Amino acid sequence: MKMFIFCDVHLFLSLSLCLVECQDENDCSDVYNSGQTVSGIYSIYPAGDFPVRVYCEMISDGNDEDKGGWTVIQRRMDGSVNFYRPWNQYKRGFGIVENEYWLGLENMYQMTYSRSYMLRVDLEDFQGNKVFAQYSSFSVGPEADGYRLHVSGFENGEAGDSLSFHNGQKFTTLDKDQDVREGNCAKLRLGAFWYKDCLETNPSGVYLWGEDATHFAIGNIWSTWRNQDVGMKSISMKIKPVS
Ligand SMILES: [Ca+2]
Repeated sequence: MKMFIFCDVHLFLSLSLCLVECQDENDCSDVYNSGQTVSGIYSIYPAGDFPVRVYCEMISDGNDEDKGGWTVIQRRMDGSVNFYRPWNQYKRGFGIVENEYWLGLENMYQMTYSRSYMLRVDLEDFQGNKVFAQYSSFSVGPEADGYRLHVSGFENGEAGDSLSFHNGQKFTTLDKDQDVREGNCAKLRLGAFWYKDCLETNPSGVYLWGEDATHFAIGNIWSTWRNQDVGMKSISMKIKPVS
């Protein structure tokens, strides 16, 4: 019903045309394939019915295979957004799509349940060094199962593998403890993530502005590249369908 109303108001096209248009752009790879090859902000329809604004990275540093259509699902770059937030915020998404944001667990689930995706994590430290980690398979389960993370197929871009540790975990926020530790890892490590008995990476942790060992592992860290006291200058997670 929602779909019909949206399309009807929007364009006065036939319903069939409209359905094609709405369903076509589930993610940035669809946007890319429709001829939009410049990185920037676009609307996608992960659930098919209403638009979500998202940053599309149309070209990466890699080879031709990596070109086009990466949907940025998480990005830190300047500490402008507070990521210490409750469950509903992580479910729906928050932040500023122009710089720091979280796409939302429900959107990630809607995108990845019917189509196979790969994941790329790009990292930069405050000295300007850039590395990445790539995973050939990435998906997020339904809310009824705690938005569980499924990630595998690590390929190294000099970052090392800090994410496989979190494979199979449910998502934990400050107000919803689904980790395997006795306490709440979101409260202990000041973020929100697919924590286990806490972490090897903490992308939603505190923006530390570099190295700070005052509190253990609270920063936006990636411990297989830099240690657990070193916050990244930028960290972004992006996904693309497996071709
Ligand atoms: Ca716990």
